[in-house]
Amino acid sequence: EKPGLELAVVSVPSYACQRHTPLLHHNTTLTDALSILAENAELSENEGRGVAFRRAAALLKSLPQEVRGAEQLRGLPCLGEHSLRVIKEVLEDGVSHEVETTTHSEQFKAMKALTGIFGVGAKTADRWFREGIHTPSDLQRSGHTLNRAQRAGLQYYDELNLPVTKSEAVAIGQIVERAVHAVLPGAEIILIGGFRRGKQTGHDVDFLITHPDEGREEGLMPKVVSWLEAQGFLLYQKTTRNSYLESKEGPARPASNMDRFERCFSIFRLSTDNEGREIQTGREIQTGDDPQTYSPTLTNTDPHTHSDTHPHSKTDSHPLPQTLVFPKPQTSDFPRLPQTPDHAQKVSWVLGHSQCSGPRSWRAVRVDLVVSPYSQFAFALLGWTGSKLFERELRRWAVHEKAMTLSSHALYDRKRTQYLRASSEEEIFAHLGLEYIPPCDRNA
Ligand code: DCP
Ligand code: MG
Repeated sequence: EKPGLELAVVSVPSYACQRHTPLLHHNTTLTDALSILAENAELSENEGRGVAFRRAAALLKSLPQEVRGAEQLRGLPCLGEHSLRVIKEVLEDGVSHEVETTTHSEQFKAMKALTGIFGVGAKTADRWFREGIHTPSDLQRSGHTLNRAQRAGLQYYDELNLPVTKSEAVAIGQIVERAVHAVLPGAEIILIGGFRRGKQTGHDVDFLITHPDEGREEGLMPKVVSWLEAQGFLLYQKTTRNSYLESKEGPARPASNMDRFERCFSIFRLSTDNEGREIQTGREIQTGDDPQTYSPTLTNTDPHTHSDTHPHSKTDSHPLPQTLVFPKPQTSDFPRLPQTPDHAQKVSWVLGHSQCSGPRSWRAVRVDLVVSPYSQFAFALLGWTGSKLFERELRRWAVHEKAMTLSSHALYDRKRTQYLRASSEEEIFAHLGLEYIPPCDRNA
């Protein structure tokens, strides 16, 4: 047997939701190249092309070994002509001409920089680019009227483009849990998104909130937001109410892939040293102290201190629901933090450094909160764990292979014309006739 031909005889299923796709894999050089082209297609609002590159990359991520020659790929699904051409180029020359051209193009760089502003999508970025705006500082100088999200996005640009670490996610989780339990005891909070898939960093932190007594979760978000705001934890928030029940299309025919849960897009003010660790260990903080004046004297600086004990850090095959387990705080007298960050140091991305001198003890972090009724919890969990491509593939599998409609709210069987209930992700996979794929293997 010739070395390196094994892959051709490995049978790889064509839907990403049929495969195990770990976070770490053997073909990063190839998938990095394809991801750039996917990103470029998405920024150019060419969704179909973007998906094609994403599917090709996801296939390579699921392979059990490194691809060394294009001949190894014969017979494998998901590899279109264009993707194959790029793969061959990278295998032979180490780089792809198209990828190089893309990463160096003014348009790509500008679109990335502008869509890197929270609240700015591809359409808006493209309009600005055509006006000659290529960077956030161009935008700031342009005098364009920005909405509230975009203003916050510009104000915290640098920080929001800094990866959020797992320990920061856990620290945010503790704050969210305090807030939720303060207004609704017995509610359950679970870390979702990339962190649930085992990622060590993310662009944001995502949480799903529910309560075992259906109905108790209604109207929860405004209360949680008020609590967080009163404690000075929010730099920005926009809450959207649950529009699922009143929507006309129903779960069988969702108008779009967007779900309709009560949801809060926010920017948290997370203490990065002293105060943050005080919260994590649940120790009392002297009320009235300005957190910014705390001196960073604690020695616990290991960013992974809390990640190993996290119940959803890697594999997660337990029946649901489960709550995050955070150390319980010993005092209900939570410190009052400044209501607005105005007097605090603002990061000026234009200058590239803080406008004020002296250390700052907090950073801005994007946080998404989603509230789901208990009966939809498994669907919400599956729909919000990602990856985005994995979700897309699940829905595609459901429609094309099973004549079912899957959303983050429900699963509908079109042949039997009924909804299929599920209280765990395992049950949903079983309804769909799929092998259960744990969150850590959904990194398609
Ligand atoms: N999601 C979705 N459709 C949306 C929004 C979210 O399917 N319109 C799902 C898939 C994502 C998950 O929610 O995996 C969280 O969204 P993120 O954009 O935060 O994605 P990740 O958490 O996977 O990535 P990152 O680590 O960059 O935050
Ligand atoms: Mg996320």
